[in-house]
Amino acid sequence: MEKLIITVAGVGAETTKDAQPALPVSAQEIGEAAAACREAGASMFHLHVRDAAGNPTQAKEVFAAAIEEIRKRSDIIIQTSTGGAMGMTADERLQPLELNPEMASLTTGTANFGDDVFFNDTALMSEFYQRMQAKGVRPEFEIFEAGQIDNALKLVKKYGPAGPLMHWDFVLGVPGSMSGEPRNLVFLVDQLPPGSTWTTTGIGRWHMPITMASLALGGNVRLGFEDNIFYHKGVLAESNAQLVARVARLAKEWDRDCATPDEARAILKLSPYDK
Ligand code: KMH
Ligand code: ZN
Repeated sequence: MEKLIITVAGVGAETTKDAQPALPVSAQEIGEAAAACREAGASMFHLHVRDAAGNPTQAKEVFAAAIEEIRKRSDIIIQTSTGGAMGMTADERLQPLELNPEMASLTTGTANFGDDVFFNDTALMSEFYQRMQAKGVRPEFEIFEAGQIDNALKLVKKYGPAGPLMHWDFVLGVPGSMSGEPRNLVFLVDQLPPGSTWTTTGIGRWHMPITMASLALGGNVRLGFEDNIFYHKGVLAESNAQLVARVARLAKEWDRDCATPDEARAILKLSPYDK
Protein backbone atom coordinates (compact mmCIF):
# COMPACT_ATOMS: atom_id res chain seq x y z
CA MET A 1 0.00 0.00 0.00
CA GLU A 2 1.10 3.57 -0.66
CA LYS A 3 1.92 5.72 2.32
CA LEU A 4 -1.09 7.43 3.92
CA ILE A 5 -1.93 11.00 3.01
CA ILE A 6 -3.73 12.69 5.89
CA THR A 7 -5.42 15.93 4.89
CA VAL A 8 -6.50 18.32 7.61
CA ALA A 9 -9.62 20.39 7.10
CA GLY A 10 -8.78 22.34 10.20
CA VAL A 11 -10.88 25.48 9.92
CA GLY A 12 -13.90 25.13 7.62
CA ALA A 13 -16.61 27.69 7.15
CA GLU A 14 -19.32 26.47 9.47
CA THR A 15 -17.57 25.46 12.72
CA THR A 16 -17.52 28.17 15.40
CA LYS A 17 -15.19 28.87 18.32
CA ASP A 18 -18.23 28.55 20.55
CA ALA A 19 -18.66 24.96 19.43
CA GLN A 20 -14.93 24.13 19.35
CA PRO A 21 -12.76 26.56 21.36
CA ALA A 22 -9.56 25.15 19.80
CA LEU A 23 -10.69 26.13 16.28
CA PRO A 24 -7.83 28.03 14.58
CA VAL A 25 -9.14 31.28 13.17
CA SER A 26 -6.40 33.90 12.90
CA ALA A 27 -3.61 33.50 10.36
CA GLN A 28 -1.15 32.74 13.14
CA GLU A 29 -3.43 30.15 14.75
CA ILE A 30 -3.91 28.48 11.37
CA GLY A 31 -0.14 28.45 10.74
CA GLU A 32 0.52 26.91 14.14
CA ALA A 33 -2.25 24.33 13.74
CA ALA A 34 -0.96 23.27 10.31
CA ALA A 35 2.56 22.84 11.69
CA ALA A 36 1.32 20.74 14.62
CA CYS A 37 -0.70 18.58 12.23
CA ARG A 38 2.32 18.14 9.97
CA GLU A 39 4.33 17.06 13.02
CA ALA A 40 1.60 14.53 13.88
CA GLY A 41 1.61 12.98 10.39
CA ALA A 42 -0.50 15.16 8.07
CA SER A 43 0.75 16.09 4.63
CA MET A 44 -2.02 18.36 3.31
CA PHE A 45 -4.11 21.24 4.69
CA HIS A 46 -7.52 22.03 3.19
CA LEU A 47 -7.69 25.74 3.86
CA HIS A 48 -10.62 28.00 4.69
CA VAL A 49 -10.05 31.37 6.31
CA ARG A 50 -11.96 33.74 8.56
CA ASP A 51 -12.19 37.51 8.81
CA ALA A 52 -11.35 39.49 11.96
CA ALA A 53 -14.80 38.75 13.38
CA GLY A 54 -14.30 34.99 12.82
CA ASN A 55 -16.72 34.80 9.90
CA PRO A 56 -15.88 32.83 6.74
CA THR A 57 -14.38 34.85 3.92
CA GLN A 58 -12.76 34.01 0.58
CA ALA A 59 -10.81 37.29 0.45
CA LYS A 60 -7.49 36.85 -1.29
CA GLU A 61 -5.55 38.91 1.28
CA VAL A 62 -6.86 36.80 4.17
CA PHE A 63 -5.83 33.62 2.37
CA ALA A 64 -2.42 35.15 1.61
CA ALA A 65 -1.87 35.93 5.30
CA ALA A 66 -2.79 32.40 6.38
CA ILE A 67 -0.62 30.84 3.67
CA GLU A 68 2.31 32.98 4.78
CA GLU A 69 1.91 31.79 8.38
CA ILE A 70 1.65 28.14 7.27
CA ARG A 71 4.71 28.46 5.03
CA LYS A 72 6.78 30.03 7.83
CA ARG A 73 6.38 26.80 9.75
CA SER A 74 5.92 23.88 7.37
CA ASP A 75 6.09 22.37 3.89
CA ILE A 76 2.56 20.92 4.08
CA ILE A 77 0.58 20.87 0.81
CA ILE A 78 -1.89 23.75 0.86
CA GLN A 79 -5.23 23.12 -0.77
CA THR A 80 -7.41 26.23 -0.79
CA SER A 81 -11.19 25.89 -0.71
CA THR A 82 -13.30 27.07 -3.60
CA GLY A 83 -16.41 25.91 -1.76
CA GLY A 84 -16.28 28.84 0.64
CA ALA A 85 -19.44 29.24 2.67
CA MET A 86 -23.11 29.00 1.90
CA GLY A 87 -24.48 31.88 -0.14
CA MET A 88 -21.16 33.15 -1.53
CA THR A 89 -21.02 34.07 -5.21
CA ALA A 90 -18.83 32.21 -7.70
CA ASP A 91 -16.52 35.23 -8.00
CA GLU A 92 -16.10 35.38 -4.23
CA ARG A 93 -15.33 31.67 -4.06
CA LEU A 94 -12.73 31.85 -6.85
CA GLN A 95 -10.51 34.46 -5.17
CA PRO A 96 -7.89 32.14 -3.58
CA LEU A 97 -7.00 30.75 -7.02
CA GLU A 98 -5.33 34.08 -7.76
CA LEU A 99 -2.64 33.04 -5.26
CA ASN A 100 -1.70 29.98 -7.38
CA PRO A 101 -2.08 27.36 -4.61
CA GLU A 102 -0.79 23.85 -5.27
CA MET A 103 -4.30 22.46 -5.03
CA ALA A 104 -7.88 23.64 -4.64
CA SER A 105 -11.14 21.87 -3.86
CA LEU A 106 -13.81 21.58 -6.55
CA THR A 107 -17.29 20.18 -5.98
CA THR A 108 -18.83 18.99 -9.24
CA GLY A 109 -22.51 19.27 -8.50
CA THR A 110 -25.12 20.81 -6.26
CA ALA A 111 -25.84 19.08 -2.95
CA ASN A 112 -28.14 19.46 0.01
CA PHE A 113 -26.16 20.73 2.99
CA GLY A 114 -28.28 20.58 6.12
CA ASP A 115 -31.14 22.99 5.52
CA ASP A 116 -29.10 24.80 2.85
CA VAL A 117 -28.08 24.03 -0.71
CA PHE A 118 -24.41 23.96 -1.73
CA PHE A 119 -24.80 25.36 -5.24
CA ASN A 120 -22.54 24.12 -8.04
CA ASP A 121 -24.32 24.06 -11.39
CA THR A 122 -22.70 23.11 -14.69
CA ALA A 123 -21.71 26.66 -15.60
CA LEU A 124 -20.08 27.25 -12.21
CA MET A 125 -18.14 23.98 -12.10
CA SER A 126 -17.00 24.41 -15.71
CA GLU A 127 -15.68 27.88 -14.97
CA PHE A 128 -13.93 26.76 -11.77
CA TYR A 129 -12.39 23.76 -13.54
CA GLN A 130 -11.09 25.79 -16.47
CA ARG A 131 -9.66 28.44 -14.14
CA MET A 132 -7.76 25.75 -12.25
CA GLN A 133 -6.56 24.20 -15.50
CA ALA A 134 -5.33 27.55 -16.82
CA LYS A 135 -3.42 28.23 -13.62
CA GLY A 136 -2.04 24.74 -13.17
CA VAL A 137 -3.85 24.37 -9.84
CA ARG A 138 -4.66 20.71 -9.20
CA PRO A 139 -8.31 20.14 -8.30
CA GLU A 140 -9.40 17.83 -5.54
CA PHE A 141 -12.85 16.68 -6.64
CA GLU A 142 -15.01 16.89 -3.52
CA ILE A 143 -17.84 14.42 -3.97
CA PHE A 144 -20.97 14.66 -1.80
CA GLU A 145 -23.28 12.73 -4.15
CA ALA A 146 -22.65 9.91 -6.66
CA GLY A 147 -23.56 11.88 -9.80
CA GLN A 148 -20.79 14.33 -9.02
CA ILE A 149 -18.26 11.70 -10.15
CA ASP A 150 -19.92 11.60 -13.57
CA ASN A 151 -19.91 15.40 -13.72
CA ALA A 152 -16.17 15.52 -13.00
CA LEU A 153 -15.48 12.93 -15.70
CA LYS A 154 -17.56 15.01 -18.14
CA LEU A 155 -15.42 18.05 -17.38
CA VAL A 156 -12.26 16.10 -18.19
CA LYS A 157 -13.82 14.78 -21.40
CA LYS A 158 -14.92 18.25 -22.49
CA TYR A 159 -11.96 20.39 -21.39
CA GLY A 160 -9.11 17.88 -21.05
CA PRO A 161 -7.23 16.81 -17.92
CA ALA A 162 -6.15 19.17 -15.15
CA GLY A 163 -3.10 17.13 -14.19
CA PRO A 164 -1.58 13.68 -14.56
CA LEU A 165 -4.21 12.05 -12.35
CA MET A 166 -7.57 12.79 -10.74
CA HIS A 167 -7.63 13.16 -6.97
CA TRP A 168 -10.98 12.69 -5.21
CA ASP A 169 -12.39 13.33 -1.76
CA PHE A 170 -15.60 11.56 -0.78
CA VAL A 171 -17.41 13.76 1.74
CA LEU A 172 -19.89 11.45 3.42
CA GLY A 173 -22.35 12.18 6.17
CA VAL A 174 -23.40 15.76 5.44
CA PRO A 175 -27.07 15.92 6.50
CA GLY A 176 -29.11 15.88 3.29
CA SER A 177 -26.41 14.19 1.18
CA MET A 178 -24.90 10.68 1.04
CA SER A 179 -24.40 9.13 4.45
CA GLY A 180 -21.18 7.65 5.79
CA GLU A 181 -22.24 4.03 5.50
CA PRO A 182 -19.10 2.16 4.36
CA ARG A 183 -21.14 0.57 1.54
CA ASN A 184 -21.50 4.05 0.01
CA LEU A 185 -17.74 4.43 -0.01
CA VAL A 186 -17.24 1.05 -1.70
CA PHE A 187 -19.82 2.01 -4.35
CA LEU A 188 -18.13 5.36 -5.05
CA VAL A 189 -14.56 4.05 -5.16
CA ASP A 190 -15.67 1.40 -7.64
CA GLN A 191 -16.49 4.11 -10.18
CA LEU A 192 -13.17 5.91 -10.26
CA PRO A 193 -11.08 5.90 -13.41
CA PRO A 194 -7.76 4.01 -13.30
CA GLY A 195 -4.87 5.97 -11.85
CA SER A 196 -7.06 7.98 -9.48
CA THR A 197 -6.02 8.78 -5.94
CA TRP A 198 -8.68 9.30 -3.31
CA THR A 199 -9.36 10.31 0.25
CA THR A 200 -12.41 10.33 2.46
CA THR A 201 -14.15 12.68 4.83
CA GLY A 202 -16.59 11.30 7.39
CA ILE A 203 -18.68 14.14 8.77
CA GLY A 204 -19.50 14.23 12.49
CA ARG A 205 -20.28 10.78 13.85
CA TRP A 206 -19.16 9.25 10.55
CA HIS A 207 -15.55 10.32 11.12
CA MET A 208 -14.25 7.04 12.53
CA PRO A 209 -16.37 4.58 10.47
CA ILE A 210 -15.32 6.25 7.23
CA THR A 211 -11.71 6.59 8.36
CA MET A 212 -11.52 2.88 9.15
CA ALA A 213 -13.29 1.92 5.91
CA SER A 214 -10.90 4.10 3.94
CA LEU A 215 -7.85 2.57 5.61
CA ALA A 216 -9.22 -0.92 4.93
CA LEU A 217 -9.73 -0.10 1.25
CA GLY A 218 -6.28 1.46 0.87
CA GLY A 219 -7.54 5.05 0.62
CA ASN A 220 -6.44 8.19 2.37
CA VAL A 221 -8.06 10.18 5.15
CA ARG A 222 -9.27 13.74 5.63
CA LEU A 223 -10.22 14.97 9.09
CA GLY A 224 -10.31 18.13 11.19
CA PHE A 225 -12.64 20.65 12.75
CA GLU A 226 -14.36 21.47 9.46
CA ASP A 227 -15.66 17.91 9.44
CA ASN A 228 -15.81 16.78 13.05
CA ILE A 229 -15.04 18.51 16.35
CA PHE A 230 -15.13 15.48 18.67
CA TYR A 231 -12.53 12.96 19.79
CA HIS A 232 -15.03 10.65 21.47
CA LYS A 233 -18.80 10.89 21.54
CA GLY A 234 -19.58 14.09 23.42
CA VAL A 235 -15.88 14.79 24.12
CA LEU A 236 -14.33 17.62 22.13
CA ALA A 237 -10.97 17.03 20.47
CA GLU A 238 -8.18 19.09 22.02
CA SER A 239 -6.76 20.07 18.64
CA ASN A 240 -6.73 19.14 14.98
CA ALA A 241 -3.35 17.54 15.61
CA GLN A 242 -4.86 15.21 18.20
CA LEU A 243 -7.21 13.84 15.53
CA VAL A 244 -4.28 13.43 13.11
CA ALA A 245 -2.22 11.58 15.72
CA ARG A 246 -4.96 9.02 16.33
CA VAL A 247 -5.29 8.14 12.65
CA ALA A 248 -1.51 8.07 12.18
CA ARG A 249 -1.30 5.65 15.12
CA LEU A 250 -4.07 3.40 13.78
CA ALA A 251 -2.50 3.29 10.31
CA LYS A 252 0.88 2.43 11.79
CA GLU A 253 -0.75 -0.55 13.53
CA TRP A 254 -1.59 -1.76 10.01
CA ASP A 255 1.99 -1.18 8.83
CA ARG A 256 1.07 1.95 6.93
CA ASP A 257 3.26 4.99 7.50
CA CYS A 258 2.15 8.55 6.91
CA ALA A 259 3.44 10.28 3.80
CA THR A 260 5.53 13.38 4.30
CA PRO A 261 4.34 16.33 2.20
CA ASP A 262 7.00 15.59 -0.41
CA GLU A 263 6.03 11.93 -0.49
CA ALA A 264 2.40 12.97 -0.88
CA ARG A 265 3.40 15.27 -3.75
CA ALA A 266 5.06 12.29 -5.44
CA ILE A 267 1.98 10.07 -4.93
CA LEU A 268 -0.31 12.80 -6.30
CA LYS A 269 2.13 13.65 -9.10
CA LEU A 270 2.30 17.27 -8.02
CA SER A 271 5.39 19.33 -8.73
CA PRO A 272 8.04 19.12 -5.99
CA TYR A 273 7.85 21.81 -3.33
CA ASP A 274 10.02 24.75 -4.20
CA LYS A 275 11.53 25.90 -0.91
N1 KMH B 1 -18.40 25.07 3.30
C1 KMH B 1 -19.10 24.20 2.42
C2 KMH B 1 -20.34 24.90 1.94
C3 KMH B 1 -15.02 23.10 -0.10
O1 KMH B 1 -14.30 23.60 0.72
O2 KMH B 1 -14.71 22.99 -1.29
C4 KMH B 1 -18.34 23.78 1.25
C5 KMH B 1 -16.98 23.28 1.44
C6 KMH B 1 -16.39 22.60 0.26
O3 KMH B 1 -16.35 23.42 2.47
ZN1 ZN C 1 -14.04 22.96 2.81
